[in-house]
Parts: sequence; structure tokens; C-alpha cells
Amino acid sequence: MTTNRTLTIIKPDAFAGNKAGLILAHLEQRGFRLIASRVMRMTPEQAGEFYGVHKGRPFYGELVEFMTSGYCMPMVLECDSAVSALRDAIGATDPVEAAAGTVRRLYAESKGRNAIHASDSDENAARESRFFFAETDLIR
Ligand code: 3AN
Repeated sequence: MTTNRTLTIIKPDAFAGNKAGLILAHLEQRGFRLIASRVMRMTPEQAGEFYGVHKGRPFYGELVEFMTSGYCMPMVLECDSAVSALRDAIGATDPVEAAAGTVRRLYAESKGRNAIHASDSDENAARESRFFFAETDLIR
């Protein structure tokens, strides 16, 4: 995993709202290239492990419940400075605080149902990409 890649997830609210294509197009227009994608429904065990860093926080149960409530779409994206570029493109966790033109400002409903996940470091991008994809899915 090179540092010009990051992991994103179109979350169940956006996927169920038929926004996956719009969000991918939005990101492609900003220079991100799609390396790998899948559509899946996470089990409680998978969501609990993926968000294990938040275990013990008040919103953890709600977060796991939401992430398992429907289909989602993990993707690996490539771009210069991918992690920071994608964090900039998705905007703040709470859509009311997200800058104009960001994915969350455009498509998120609330702090919990906020349309999209993006890795917050190169280390987590590598770990989270391996969570959803095999090494062979990422070869170019
Ligand atoms: P981000 O996704 O912007 O990195 P984190 O890492 O602080 O935000 O939180 C992980 C996820 O947990 C968020 N994407 C959001 O869905 C959920 N979350 C965070 N804070 C809250 C909150 N106060 N209430 C409900 N859900 C929250």
C-alpha cells in the first residue's frame, strides 16, 4: 500500500439513497482514481472490529448498528496525498460544519448518518484497505 492511496466507504445512508454513483463521480472529478470497490453488508462483528478504536465512546453502539443497517461500498482511491486530499473532499464529521462543496455537506444527513468514511492516516488507510480487499485486488 503506497501513501497515495486511501480507503473510503459509501455508508448505508448514501448507498440506500442511490448516491453512490454521484459521490464517486464527485470524487473522480476532483482527481481520485478508483482502484478497488465492492458492495457488501457488514456484519456486526465486522463493523465492531472496523470501528474498534471507538469502542467505549457513547456513539459506538449506534455507529455499529447504522453501519450494519444496509449495504455499503468500500473503495480504495488513488490521488496525490490521498489521505489528506480525501479528508478535505469529504468535509467535517458533522454536515452542518462541513465546508460548502464537500461530500458531507452535499449528501450527509447528520453526524451519525454522514454518507462517507475516509481513513485518517496512511497507517489506517493501509490497515482499512486490507480489511476489505486482498492484496491481489490492489495490484496495478
Ligand atoms: P470521521 O469519520 O470524520 O473521521 P470520527 O472518526 O470522529 O469521524 O468518528 C467516526 C464515525 O463515528 C463518524 N464518521 C460518525 O459516523 C460517527 N460519529 C462520530 N461522532 C459521533 C457522534 N457524536 N454521534 C454519532 N455518531 C458519531
